[in-house]
Amino acid sequence: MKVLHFDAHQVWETTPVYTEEIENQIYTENHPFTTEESSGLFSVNRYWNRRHDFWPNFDRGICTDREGLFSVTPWDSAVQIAQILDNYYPKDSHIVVDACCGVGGNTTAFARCISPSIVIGVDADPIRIICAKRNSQVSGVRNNADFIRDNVFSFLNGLNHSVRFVFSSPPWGGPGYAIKCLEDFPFDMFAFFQACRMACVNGEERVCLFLPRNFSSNEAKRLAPKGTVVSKFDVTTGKQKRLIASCFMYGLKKG
Ligand code: MGP
Repeated sequence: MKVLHFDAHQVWETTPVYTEEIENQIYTENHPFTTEESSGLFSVNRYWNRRHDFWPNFDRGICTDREGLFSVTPWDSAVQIAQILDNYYPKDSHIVVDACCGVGGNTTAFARCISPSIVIGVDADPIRIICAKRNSQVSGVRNNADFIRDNVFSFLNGLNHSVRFVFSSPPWGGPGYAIKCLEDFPFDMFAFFQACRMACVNGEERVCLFLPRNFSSNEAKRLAPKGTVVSKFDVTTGKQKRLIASCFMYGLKKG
C-alpha cells in the first residue's frame, strides 16, 4: 500500500518494504548473536550487552541486525542530540531527515523530542528499514516518523529545499573503525553535502554529522564552504558521561 506525506512544498509517496523472508532475518531480544555471527577480529557481543542503554525499551520488541546494534546511538545520547539540534536550527520547517538512519535510534529520538515534526529516516538497507519502522512503533512515535528505503543521495536531491536540517551518522566501518579523514567514509562526503544543500531550506548546509570522538575538527571543516559556521559538541552517554562521539553542526548562527 502506498502512503502519502504532505508538507508545504510537496507530496511524497512511500512504499513499505516488507517480506516475511526479510523479517525472518531480523534479530530480536530472543535471538542473541551466535558465536559465528559475532566472529571476526572485533566481537559485537559487547554491544549486545549494552542493548538496554541503546534502547531502554529493548525488551518490548525492539529489533536490530548486527550493524544496527553496533552503530545505533545510545538513547540518552540521541535525546541529547535531538534537543541541541532543535534549539540550534530555525523552526521554519517541520521536516527533519535522518540520512543513513540504520535501525532508527536517532529518528525515533527526533520524533519524540521535536514537536511538531515529521522525521524521515532513509537508508539503503531493507532489513534495517523494517527494524526502524518497528522500533519507532514500539517507541510510540510512528505518527511522526517514517522510513524510506532509498539511495540517500537521490532522496535528498529530490527534497527541494523543504528540510529543517539533516542529521547523519554515516557508516564508520564497524567495530575497530579507523576513520581518520573524509575520504575514509564509504561514500563521497562532499557529494553528500551537496545533496543536503539541495534538501535544506534556502539551500543552506544545515547538516549535523555524528562522527568518531577523535575525528579532527579541521578535517570536518573541509566539508564546509568558506564562511560556513561549524560548531562541535561532545556526545556522551550514561551517568559517567562517557564520550562516545563528536557531532559537527554546520550552517547558520551568524551574529
Ligand atoms: P564504539 O566507539 O565502537 O564503542 O561505539 P565504545 O564502547 O565507545 O568503545 P570502547 O573502545 O571504548 O569500548 C560507541 C558508539 O559509537 C556506538 O554506540 C555508536 O553510537 C557509535 N558507533 C560505533 N561504531 C562502530 C559505529 C559505526 O560503525 N558507525 C556509526 N555510524 N556509529 C558507530
